[in-house]
Amino acid sequence: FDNEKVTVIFVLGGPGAGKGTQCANLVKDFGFCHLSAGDLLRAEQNREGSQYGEMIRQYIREGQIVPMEVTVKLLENAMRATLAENHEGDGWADGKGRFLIDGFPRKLDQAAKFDQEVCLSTCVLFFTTTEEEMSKRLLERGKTSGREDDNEESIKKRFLVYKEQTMPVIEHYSKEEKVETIDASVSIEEVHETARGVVEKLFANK
Ligand code: UP5
Ligand code: MG
Repeated sequence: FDNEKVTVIFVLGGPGAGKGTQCANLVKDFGFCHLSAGDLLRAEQNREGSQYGEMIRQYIREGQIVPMEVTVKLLENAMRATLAENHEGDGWADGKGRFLIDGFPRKLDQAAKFDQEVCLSTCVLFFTTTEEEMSKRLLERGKTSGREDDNEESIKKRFLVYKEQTMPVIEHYSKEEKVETIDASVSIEEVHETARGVVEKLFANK
């Protein structure tokens, strides 16, 4: 993708930090296309005839990162489909495709592959709060979400993978000065205010 035509913002943070919730808010403010890697994987898992369905289910339940080829392909296809639909300025006010890529990249190899083969990201919104808070939110959501990884055992594994594999991604982008850290321990509205401010500043500088 041409970096002149598309803007990609990665949205990271631990399981249950509120990535999906805040992305939905930012879509209303700025008209982003929101792509959640986890949602794309769950959709692929449930797609009839998918050769990856069973594999994805197992990885997600174990909190492990699905092999990057699958995830990067799903993201790339979704980006292409969005750009085709919004062809030539009838969807994007400034003619640019703005993407919020949620829950990706969560491992260094994915980050490198996406940067090289898809496009460079503009920045990383990094939502942080304590494990205790995230766990509380996930267990609460688990009562109704139907997500196979919203249970105590899977949550523990997700936290571990997050610390071991995703934190290095944050450190990598920090060195490139791309990371905007946002305190996600306060109310949804307060987190939204901060996030909106960060994105406004970002676009003002472009
Ligand atoms: N909530 C949100 N904000 C709140 C606030 N400020 N105060 C109080 N409550 C708040 O929020 C979670 C819950 O908390 C909700 O009920 C919300 O109302 C409440 P949500 O916005 O859904 O948080 P989010 O950070 O999006 O949590 P999610 O569970 O989606 O995070 P994960 O990163 O664990 O999940 P994801 O879907 O990204 O990935 C799932 C799995 O897919 C991974 O574990 C992995 O196995 C696989 N995966 C890959 O293999 N590769 C990838 O690239 C991506 C995913
Ligand atoms: Mg999510």
